[in-house]
Amino acid sequence: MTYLAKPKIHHPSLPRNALGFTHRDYEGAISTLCAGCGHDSISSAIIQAFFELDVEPHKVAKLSGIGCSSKTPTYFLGNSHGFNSVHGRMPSVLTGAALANRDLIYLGVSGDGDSASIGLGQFAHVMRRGVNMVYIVENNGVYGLTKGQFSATADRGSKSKRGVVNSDEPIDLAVLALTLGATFVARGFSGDKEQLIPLIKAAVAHHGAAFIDVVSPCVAFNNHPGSTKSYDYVREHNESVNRLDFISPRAEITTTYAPGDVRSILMHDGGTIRLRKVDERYDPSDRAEAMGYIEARREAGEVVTGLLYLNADSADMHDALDTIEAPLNTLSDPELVPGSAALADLNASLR
Ligand SMILES: Cc1ncc(C[n+]2csc(CCOP(=O)(O)OP(=O)(O)O)c2C)c(N)n1
Ligand code: SF4
Ligand SMILES: [Mg+2]
Repeated sequence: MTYLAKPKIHHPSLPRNALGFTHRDYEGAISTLCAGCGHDSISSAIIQAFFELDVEPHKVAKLSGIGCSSKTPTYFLGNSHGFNSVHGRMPSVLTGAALANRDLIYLGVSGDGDSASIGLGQFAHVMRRGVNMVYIVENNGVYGLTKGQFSATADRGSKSKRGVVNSDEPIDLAVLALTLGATFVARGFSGDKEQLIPLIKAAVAHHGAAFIDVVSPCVAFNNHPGSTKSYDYVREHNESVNRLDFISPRAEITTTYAPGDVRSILMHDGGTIRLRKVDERYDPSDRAEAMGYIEARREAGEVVTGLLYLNADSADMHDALDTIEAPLNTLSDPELVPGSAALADLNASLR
């Protein structure tokens, strides 16, 4: 069974956000993933982030490909728009939707197989075009849905459950996203929601392509000794370079840190990121250095997490193409069919 509806009964004293919605209003159907799957923790972080951001659920479009990870949009934001596409093809569907209506928040949810194997070409172009979106890869290093084959993010030398050693170089999607021009790049761990929730909130506030690689262990096929995507391995080798808080435009800034410890970054929507460095050597505004640092730590077997890169003055695809502000479905017939004189002008401009 892939779908179980949740009873829609609210306890009267459930906390409500600024819009009057409870946490339940951001949930979806009951998950049918394996108990303990990292993907369920990411769904729960997404629910919490959107609840805390006071987002109207109908203002969100969630899109995915195929895989256990790509099934998860059924389990969160049940009152939002959703499109479950073809394996590896979510980015082009998301790009088309974003072009047609820039008023929605686009949330792409994918797997390491979906994005780094079959969908690598689509992943590359959605990043380099700067589509305004939050793109989350739920990265377990295997094709969970088809029973645990290595994916393209599996580390060289890591062992499958049956003892086979992976001989191929891994693709680090965060480094790739940096190379391709994504303007917000982060890595989280499904076992650390305290870090993940503010990363998702900041990614939603970002204007442009925001990518979050979330290491998300597959308990059925990749959680054994020898795997570098198991809960134990990631807990032991997790090197967090910073911690952040996201404060939405309406919220009062209440958190206090010692001066000098924290950098405040103003986001496009008026929200603020408060970034506290954990590793003094790491500067998330320097793209080239960030890439070198992540690669060096990876060679040492560490998993670097946190906000890896941010360009807070970013532009998106609409800025580059100078597209119309209004969603296309709100345009009237005269705007859509401007007549033969407008066509003649257009043709003349192309000669
Ligand atoms: C065109 C196509 N090729 C292959 C498949 C089979 N298939 C389904 S899901 C999947 C891999 C999913 O892996 P990933 O994206 O990492 O998701 P996970 O299940 O690990 O969360 C594959 C190969 C398919 N559905 N469609
Ligand atoms: S097979 Fe793996 S990825 Fe899929 S639901 Fe089970 S634990 Fe999660
Ligand atoms: Mg996978």
